[in-house]
Order: sequence, then C-alpha cells, then structure tokens
Amino acid sequence: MSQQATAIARANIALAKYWGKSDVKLNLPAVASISLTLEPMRTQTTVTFDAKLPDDELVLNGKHTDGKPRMRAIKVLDQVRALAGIGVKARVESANNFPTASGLASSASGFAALVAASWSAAGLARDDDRWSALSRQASASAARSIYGGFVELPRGVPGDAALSARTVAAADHWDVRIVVAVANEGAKDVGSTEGMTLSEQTSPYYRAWVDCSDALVEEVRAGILARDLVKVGEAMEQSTLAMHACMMASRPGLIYLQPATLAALATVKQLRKEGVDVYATMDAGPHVKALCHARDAERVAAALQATPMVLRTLTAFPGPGLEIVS
Ligand code: 2P0
Repeated sequence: MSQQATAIARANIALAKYWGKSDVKLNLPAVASISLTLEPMRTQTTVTFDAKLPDDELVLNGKHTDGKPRMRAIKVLDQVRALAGIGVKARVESANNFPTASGLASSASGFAALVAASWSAAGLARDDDRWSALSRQASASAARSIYGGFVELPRGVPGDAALSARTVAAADHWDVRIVVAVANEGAKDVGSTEGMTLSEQTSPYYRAWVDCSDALVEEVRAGILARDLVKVGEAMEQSTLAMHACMMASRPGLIYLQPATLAALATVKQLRKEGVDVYATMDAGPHVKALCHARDAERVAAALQATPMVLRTLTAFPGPGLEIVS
C-alpha cells in the first residue's frame, strides 16, 4: 500500500496576539487571536503512507530530522491514522520557500500543511474545520493557516477538543501589506510553548493581558471589516506591546525585543509622523512586522531597510488558505 498527497500552507501573522493556554492538554488558547495569512511565505508538504516503511520519517528542507520535530509530526500522523483506521508508517517531506530565520513562524504553515497532506493521503475527505482543530492541537497558530485572508481563532473553553479557527474576511477583502524587518538570524532561546507557561505561572501581568485581549480582538475585527487601517493598527500595536509587557514581567524575564527592534519601531513612528498609515507588531522574536496599505509598501520597506541594525526586509500580502496540489 502506498498513498500520497501534497499540501501547501502559508505562514500567518497575528494582528491580535495569542499568548497563553486555557487547556494545555488540548492546546486551547486562553485568548482569541486574529491573523493575516501571508503570500508568498509557503510550506509545501508531501506525505506518503508506505507499507514498506519500518518507521515514520521526517525530511525538513531536504534534511532527515529526528528529535522533537519528528515526535510532534508523529503525534499528528497517529491521530490521522486513528481516524482513517490505518496503521501504515509515513514519509513526510516538508520545505519552506521562506528562510526559517526570517522571523515568520514556520510551525504554523508547517503543521497546517502536515495535517492537510496526511489527512488527504489517508483517504479522508477534505474538512477545513477539522483540519484547523487538528492543526491547533499541534500548534495553535497553525489553526489559522488553514484559512486564507483574515482569520480568527476564538478563545478555547477547557475541554473543547473541536475548537477551530474561522474566516473573518477573504484575502481579496483588503489590499494591505506586511513588511517584515529582519532583526537578526539567530534562533530564539525560549520557544513560544515554554514561554507561555512561564508567563502564566510567573508574570504579574498575565491576568491583565488576558483581560485586555477581548476588547483588542473586537477592535481588530471591526477595523478589518471596515478596512480601517488606523483602527486595526492602533489595536494591533497595543496587543503586541501588552503581550510583550506580560512576557517581560515573567521570571526570568522573556525579553524577545532587541536594539534592532526598537530602531525599527522608531522608523515606523517616524513614518506615521510623515503621514504614512503604518503600524508594527512583534511575535516571540525581535523582528518587526509593519502593516500598511499596498500603495505605501515600497516606502515602508525602504525606510526599514535603511534602519540601523535591520538586516533586510520581506514583503507579504493577503494569501489563500490550504491548497491540496496532488
Ligand atoms: C501568535 N505566537 O498569535 C503568537 C504571538 C507567538 C507570539 O502563536 O504552543 O507556536 O504551539 O500553540 O502556535 C506562537 O505560538 O504555540 C504564537 P503553541 P505557537 O501568533
């Protein structure tokens, strides 16, 4: 027996952030989040169930990979095998077309593509909501990469194994850009999953972060529907800064921001002074992602590129949801 499918998923960037879990076992988020699915930042994944394989194999960007990434992939494969009633081992070949150190999380597009490709290779019928729920269990941000455009992942009520993301507005709803200012190339020292637990257990601002997030999500959603960049931008900046305040007040402090981050933030502020609608967001890393209108993207990219310590920029636009290509 040999069954194969290939899926393409895009990375996403949260405009309203997710940080914290309401149910660790089911990986349910403690706060709702809203993201934008990004073209052309893609992961392409092929899954082959092959009766001749003695064990599951993971090939990431051309390299055989063991350890934690393979264990996380096996967890997804096991769930799909249980649903499909098969016991055959799989080869997973996954590649990103964007650099892993670009500041764009590859786990979101990676797990979304893995879920869709393994599901399809196992002969199950397409089901975006179940793909999203299964992706969420692997990595919550991955639940959002199943859908295109502007996507919301609601807060999870403990025990709700079926929680999935949903579309707020399609990719063609609003022609905005995300300009990524890459601050450094190194891998982060504390991963998101670990960092969230630390914040929840030690940060005096964790409750305040959770409490303020609902209103910010509402504002971001309303701003997207109204195509109001100032509204989205102001709420987006407060969301990222409230999240980082909560991170920084953890023990030990989680300081993801670096000198290049602050320099890029100053550039964004200066551009606003000059009349450009541009707002910044940062994830669990030092890179600055600037949201602006399509017409301003070149100017924003040039200004960020000229900012001291910024290594380079990448520009992304609203992209489609999960594609099965074969
Ligand atoms: C987000 N991040 O909303 C936030 C902002 C990082 C900062 O989603 O533990 O890799 O696998 O569910 O999805 C990164 O967290 O964490 C993330 P898990 P994930 O994009």
